[in-house]
Amino acid sequence: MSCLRLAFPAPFELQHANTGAWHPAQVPGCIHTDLLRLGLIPDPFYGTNERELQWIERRDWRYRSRFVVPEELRQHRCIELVFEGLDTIAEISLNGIRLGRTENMFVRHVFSIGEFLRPGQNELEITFRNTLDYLTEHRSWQPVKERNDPVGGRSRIRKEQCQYSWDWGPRFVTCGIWRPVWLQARSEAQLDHVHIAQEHHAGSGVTVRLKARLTDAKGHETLRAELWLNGKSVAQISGRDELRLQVADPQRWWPAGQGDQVLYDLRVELLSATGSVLDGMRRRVGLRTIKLVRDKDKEGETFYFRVNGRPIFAKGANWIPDHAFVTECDRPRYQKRLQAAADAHMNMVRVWGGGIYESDTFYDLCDELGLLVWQDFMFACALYPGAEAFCEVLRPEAVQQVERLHDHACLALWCGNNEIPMIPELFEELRANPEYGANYARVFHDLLPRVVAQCDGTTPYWPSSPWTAPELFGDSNADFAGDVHYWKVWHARAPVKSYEALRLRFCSEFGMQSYPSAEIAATFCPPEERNVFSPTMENHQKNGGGNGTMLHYIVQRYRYASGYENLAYLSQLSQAHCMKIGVEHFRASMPLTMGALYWQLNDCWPVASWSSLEFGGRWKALHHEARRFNAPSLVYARAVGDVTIGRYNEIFEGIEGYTLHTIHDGPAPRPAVLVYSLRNFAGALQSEEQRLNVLLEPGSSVSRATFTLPQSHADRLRARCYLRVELQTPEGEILSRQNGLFTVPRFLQLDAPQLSLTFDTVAANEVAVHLRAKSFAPSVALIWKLPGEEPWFSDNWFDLHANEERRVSLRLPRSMSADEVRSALAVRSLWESYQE
Ligand code: BMA
Repeated sequence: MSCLRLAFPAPFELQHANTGAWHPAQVPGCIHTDLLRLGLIPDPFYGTNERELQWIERRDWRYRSRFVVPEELRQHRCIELVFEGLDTIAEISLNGIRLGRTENMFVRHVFSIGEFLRPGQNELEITFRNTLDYLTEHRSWQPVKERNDPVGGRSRIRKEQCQYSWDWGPRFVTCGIWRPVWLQARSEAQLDHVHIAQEHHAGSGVTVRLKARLTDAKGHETLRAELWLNGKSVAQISGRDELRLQVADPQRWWPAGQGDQVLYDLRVELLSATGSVLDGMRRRVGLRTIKLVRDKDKEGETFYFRVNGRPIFAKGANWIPDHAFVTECDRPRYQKRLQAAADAHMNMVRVWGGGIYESDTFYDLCDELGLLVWQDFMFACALYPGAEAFCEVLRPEAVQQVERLHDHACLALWCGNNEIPMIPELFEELRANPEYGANYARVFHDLLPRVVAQCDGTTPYWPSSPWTAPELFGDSNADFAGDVHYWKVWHARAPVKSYEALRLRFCSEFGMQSYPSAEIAATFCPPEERNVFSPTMENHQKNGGGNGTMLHYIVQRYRYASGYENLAYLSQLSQAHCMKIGVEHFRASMPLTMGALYWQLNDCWPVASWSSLEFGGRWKALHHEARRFNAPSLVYARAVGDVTIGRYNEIFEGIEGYTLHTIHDGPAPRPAVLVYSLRNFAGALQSEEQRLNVLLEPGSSVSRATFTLPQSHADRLRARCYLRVELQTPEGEILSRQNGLFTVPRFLQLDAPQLSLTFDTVAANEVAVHLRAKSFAPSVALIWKLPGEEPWFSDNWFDLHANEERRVSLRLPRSMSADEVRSALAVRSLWESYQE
């Protein structure tokens, strides 16, 4: 008889910890979303409700389900109850008999239940203990206080760390059955796990090696495996031990921008001695090699990924849980977010260590979209206990997660933790206290790399982000090798221009905050509180001093903004500018620098943060800018000099000109034309237009030209003209463009741009907007005023030249007429932001 796997056959209920009443519950789910859906608590994200809802984490919560075992399961010898994930301290009983207790959110639990089942109704009960008691029980581990946890203790429990709050996240310590629960039954052997490895041969063939682990094997079972591509069988084999599928003419999987994301379909079956199918599984396999290349060179040591032999510049961002209650993250949500990453020409996301190992759907989508995944283990910004008792709780987590994810084409790196040795007070403790140092080494330099080697065997392991090999307690954030988190811009208020002095190998974090748009602010903030220093807005700014830091950067570039909408707009411009300066410099520093992952892609609630996508997915200015600065063929205009403000507020207008570079990371060479000219705001040429034919080689960054503002006219021209730069195809299509200013935007003498918009319907859910300005209009933003899902814009937040017509196409969330779209859109540009 073959194995059976069935979704848990009955609904769950939860008991209110205060009233004792039972209510319907949602599984997978968590207590906060259950209470919210039942109308028993207000919206946790609204106003300052976060503070009033802290009582929830102090209670114990009970879930139960009354169920009848389906007949088909009963006939089997062994019946098991499987929890893909319980968050976190759960006591489980069946018909009053205790099955067990769990203490790690990231572990799957399997209980054998056959002997406890009754013929009729059964009752499953799960009590989630509050974690504060658990943290108190484990208080013997009391190192320096954890970052980002105002109460303290989070490092003692294996649970999503940012639930305890973060510098962009609320504190909602929740509990519940957060992953699917099901029943499985078998009478004979079962396929427990299949390890997949690839051998790429010098000719061109690939061998896919499979090794299965069985439960209850009798020794006479066989395995049959078949590999399919586009509905055609390409290789098949049967056998007992290791199976080797030979692919003679392999089609490779490539990261986005480098080629196709070819995924083979692998089917494995477990057969009995008589040939009947006992169990089966399916996987998708991308044929590719990934290497982390660390070669000594004259600058130190390289740090880059080589995929199928080709060096890849990693363009991307850091991923945090996409919802404060992660059970809200469904496929459409992941799809939308990751598609936005791919749309912005990203090829890598880093799953950051303070959240969760994401669901299978997340990695499936990364496989499909060609997004490489830098996968942290879930440790961040704290010293963790490393003694044997802790390692016992941790080991199954590491094994299960590595086994679950090891065969995804997207998986590029396993990384031990986020920032532990980088944070000065943690680093001092690690060095000064031998017990802490030993704990750290045991987890990140022994247990985890060993699990990765045994259960994965291919994907590289890197102990921490950032890290500089090889000494254990050297400078973990050095430039010459490994990856770097560069936070002097923002946390230390260094000038944005300081990115340009960096000569590092791979920047895995750097960022700048911005405010949520007025539309997103309206979802959590009553109108009378819509001021960044109000209690509600301060509650939605989790970085101490964050408002001051953001304003510090905004005021250097822009005029004083009146009202929230203008301030939010300028904050997003400031953020986009800052990341553009950083990423373009890093890309230009290729091949010395081979990665730029900004902090952070997404948000877990509506908040002031470093994200380029707002909570729910609306693109901030930065995300549109990322689509431009990550373009495969980029023209980069690097300012020579800067505008600086002296001690007595005297202004040094130091932008003297631009050096123009071309950057290309596409897979093939491409001819192009570099075109540039000095223009005034009415569009008139102030210098002769220059045209330069260039050949863009793959993986190249080349300095092509220099433009210097004529000294004789500098004072007259500085505030009234700009360098217009374009990289075009030989046919004149624009690949990339830049507008170089000679002062900061606040000193520009702009004329009213007199923006005009016309609309036409392209299809039922596509409308084109044609924009025009009478005079140079920096930073024109089309803003969707309706709540809910916004359209996809082919471009947005761009500069308009005088009398240029730009066509923006909008893919609408539903069918809408051009008139409806017109009334749903507002438009603004820099000039409007400072009009009274
Ligand atoms: C980084 C991250 C996070 C944090 C961010 C902003 O270093 O690893 O811990 O949210 O900085 O401060």
